[in-house]
Amino acid sequence: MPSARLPLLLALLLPFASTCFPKQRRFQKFPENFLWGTATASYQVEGAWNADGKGVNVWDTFTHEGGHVVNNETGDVACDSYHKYKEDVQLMKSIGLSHYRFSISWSRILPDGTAASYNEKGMQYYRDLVDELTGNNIIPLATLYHWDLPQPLQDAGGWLNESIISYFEDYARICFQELGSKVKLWLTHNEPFETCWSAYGLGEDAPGYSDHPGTYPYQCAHNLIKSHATVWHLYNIRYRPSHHGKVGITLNVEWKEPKYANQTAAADRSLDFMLGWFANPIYVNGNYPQSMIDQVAMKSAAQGFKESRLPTFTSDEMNYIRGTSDFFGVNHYTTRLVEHHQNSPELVSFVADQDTLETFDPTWPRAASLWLYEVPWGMRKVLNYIRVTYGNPDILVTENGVSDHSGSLNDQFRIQYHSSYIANMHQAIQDGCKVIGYTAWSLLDNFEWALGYSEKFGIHQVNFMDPARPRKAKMSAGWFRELIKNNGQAES
Ligand code: PNW
Repeated sequence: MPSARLPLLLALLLPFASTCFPKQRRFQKFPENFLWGTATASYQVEGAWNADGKGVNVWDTFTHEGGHVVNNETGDVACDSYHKYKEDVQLMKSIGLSHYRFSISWSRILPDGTAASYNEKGMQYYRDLVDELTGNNIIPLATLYHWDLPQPLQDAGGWLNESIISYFEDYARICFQELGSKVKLWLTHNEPFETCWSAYGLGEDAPGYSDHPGTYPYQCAHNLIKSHATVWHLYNIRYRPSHHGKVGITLNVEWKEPKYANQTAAADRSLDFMLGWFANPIYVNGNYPQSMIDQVAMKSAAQGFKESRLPTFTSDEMNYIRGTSDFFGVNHYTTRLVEHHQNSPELVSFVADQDTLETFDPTWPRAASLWLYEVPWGMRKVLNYIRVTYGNPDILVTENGVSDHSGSLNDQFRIQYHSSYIANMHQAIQDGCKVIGYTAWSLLDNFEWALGYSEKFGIHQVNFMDPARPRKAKMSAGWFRELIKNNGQAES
């Protein structure tokens, strides 16, 4: 063909070419060495509730008591990961995960909660799991406390009793000693907001306290924050020089969007009560956010309390607490609309103290979990809020995920959820947030606390009717494999 004709031919074909080859979509590439992982927690997946010398914890008691969980289901067997961890690690490997976030069951290695009761067989399970992970090039990220307190410590008051701090320190020391040569990433606590509100105020989680919603949550948090700081210092002084790892904490936060433009103070206050409650002491100044101090003091005085229901830290304690985290672990799932709402002065409750009203936009799609609306832009706002408010720390997203009831293998909605939240995380990185990794909740369908097995978050299905607890990859597992292989995704 004479070359002079070529431009003409191209001009004729070009309109067709653009329909055959749609406009190139931009690709969201993540930073080199970005971590992609999945998460679980001991009570939700391990089962083996009384195997090999394990002691009873608050979730064993709570589920066996009956009346607290959908269908009175329990974590007695759960996914049986205690026996099937090698298979779990192969699932992770086939997706190409860089890390696995799991939690250690305190009562498995210290059956009565104290160092005196050390149970070698329980510890061996975690050594084996960690060896299996590192042997397959998967970085272990261990959470020390994901809600399964040894029952004897609960009987002594649990997180309400200050003595919990030294028990937690002993437990952490044993974990660092035994696992620290291979585990380089640690989280002290998972979602202290849930520990102190859902378990000690609302009563939906074990141990199910709901009679003192205006005092117990604050007392719980006070001891918990000190326990975190104590364990960070322990690692910093005793173990960091030889183990060279990092210790952080995972906080959960919903994005709080002002319902009306003039409601930013209410939304900020709500963020302070959820995130700042823990983040302000640890990342800012060793103390609670000023809005919390003011609100609780004002309410307490009006209610005739001699002092604020919010405990105070001494200046030594503040110095000890401030700066005790090597990275910012964040669990983010959903968003709420917030407006000011003046609560009746006689309500003595952590929720009433906030003087806010939280609602949802009816256009937001909802997951199986009643609290979980899909609002992807909340992810970008949360990450930027952390960047600006807490001194631009390294951020590790330690949970993000979505539920259905069926556990279907065809989970397109889950791909859509993760993809849109990940796109917003990518934008946050462009905004300057130092996000170092993303962790999907969860590797497996599992025991969803008070909702039992009725809500499923896994990228693998587990057949809970079959004693062998077989696993099957959902479509989302394949989608994650591609995402990780490409270290990113095409913009949708
Ligand atoms: C997290 N909410 O908990 C926990 O860390 C996981 O153990 C849990 O399975 C997962 O999220 C899914 O629920 C949350 O009501 C529980 O807003 C409740 C809420 C948020 C997080």
